[in-house]
Amino acid sequence: MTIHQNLIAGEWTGTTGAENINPSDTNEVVGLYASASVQDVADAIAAAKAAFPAWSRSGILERHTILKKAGDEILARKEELGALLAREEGKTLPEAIGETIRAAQIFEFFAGEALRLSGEVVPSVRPNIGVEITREPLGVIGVITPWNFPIAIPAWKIAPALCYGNTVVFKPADLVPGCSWAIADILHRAGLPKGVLNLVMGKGSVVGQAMLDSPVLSGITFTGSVGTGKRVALSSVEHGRKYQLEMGGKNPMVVLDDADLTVAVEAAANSAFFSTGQRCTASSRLIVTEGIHDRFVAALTEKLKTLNVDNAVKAGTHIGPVVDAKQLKTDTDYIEIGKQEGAKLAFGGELISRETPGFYLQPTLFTEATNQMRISREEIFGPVASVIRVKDYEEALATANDTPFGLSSGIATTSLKHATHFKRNSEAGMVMVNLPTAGVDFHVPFGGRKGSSFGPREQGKYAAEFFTTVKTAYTLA
Ligand code: UN1
Repeated sequence: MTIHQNLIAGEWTGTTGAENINPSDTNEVVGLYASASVQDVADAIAAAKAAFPAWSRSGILERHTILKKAGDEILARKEELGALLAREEGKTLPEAIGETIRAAQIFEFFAGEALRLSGEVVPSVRPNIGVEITREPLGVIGVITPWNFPIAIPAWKIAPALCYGNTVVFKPADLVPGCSWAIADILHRAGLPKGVLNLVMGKGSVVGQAMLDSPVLSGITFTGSVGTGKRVALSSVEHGRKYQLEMGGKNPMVVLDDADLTVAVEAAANSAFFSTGQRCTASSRLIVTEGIHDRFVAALTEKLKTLNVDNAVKAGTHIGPVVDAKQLKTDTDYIEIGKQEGAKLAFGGELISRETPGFYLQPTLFTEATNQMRISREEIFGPVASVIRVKDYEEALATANDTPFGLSSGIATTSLKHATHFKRNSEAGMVMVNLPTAGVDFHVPFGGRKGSSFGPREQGKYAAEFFTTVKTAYTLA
């Protein structure tokens, strides 16, 4: 059994009592992990604070080299880390290896960004004065990550934090500490000075809360639930620190009469059910115009019959298990709610057993749903989607936008006019035309609007907005 401690001030520390369970085979313990105490969090924050002055002035070549080394190692170990990810989180092995490659690419990208830091030199409006505009690191950043992307989301928060000269206290979701531990180990061995990255694993109620309560953190970047996001926001206002939130989604996928049916079905099946629907970018509202509705439902149902739900690491599995018993209960509760609300269960809805004991749920499709039902308004975060029938494009757009969320949206159409109009008028941070609502590039901004997100975008060069603060310096010539 592998033992994994916390990393505080460059030392591996703590007793390792928490079991990391495989949702595809609940008899399997993936590893044992430490649970940080409130004192551990205080020590980690103090270490990050002590490390900040030197790291924030470290040369860009040092940052580049360490981030590049980390990216190279993640890529070289993609099969092994992908298998770890699949075992601890339950997404399929190809999905997990893909996510691992994405994490490596993110480190490579920010290794490059470290060499491209720049500012502006502009004339003052007053004679004989020069103005320089530069970006400086914020300070100690709290990184709080969810369980559904155990390697990519830590990468896309930690890599920019370090690239721009911040130090980090990192709390991964307690369901999936494995990949996070691996990232901390890789960065530590890549030569990060002690205290620059601290790993504090454990429960949100202890570790996360201690981070929220700290007046030392200069920023918290968070991906997770709406409820916790609100607590991050309130505590950050109280402590006067910057915060960045990525929360839920109830992402619409519009299918118009003129859509290519194959493209529409592929995009909808991927958006709603791949990664077990456990993506904040998943689509759970399939908004379909009446001319194509019946053909679309028939073709999507046929497609669902071909998808194997099974152990995440088994060859041929299309959909892995739900992450744990609690999320499975949420999913099945929503399936009951959908039935009671009068939506028609067109496919799935049943738990299934497989060779290994796990949280297996059929992909579940409701039809005849309305946009007012709870299954259309609340994020389920499982392999459950509903088809909402609408008259025309105008009603589809209005329905798509009628939601408290605004992360991503999609449209399947062959009409340039409708695609162009939708891109402009969809109230989402990311709009996909003839593509799934989920599955994004690593070098361009990621984020949403309304109840989905708060603060500057993540990823790409836009990440600098959160992880730096701007300085304007005036000099008399
Ligand atoms: C993707 O769709 O490729 O938590 C990424 C999430 C998102 C990441 C989605 N922050 O699901």
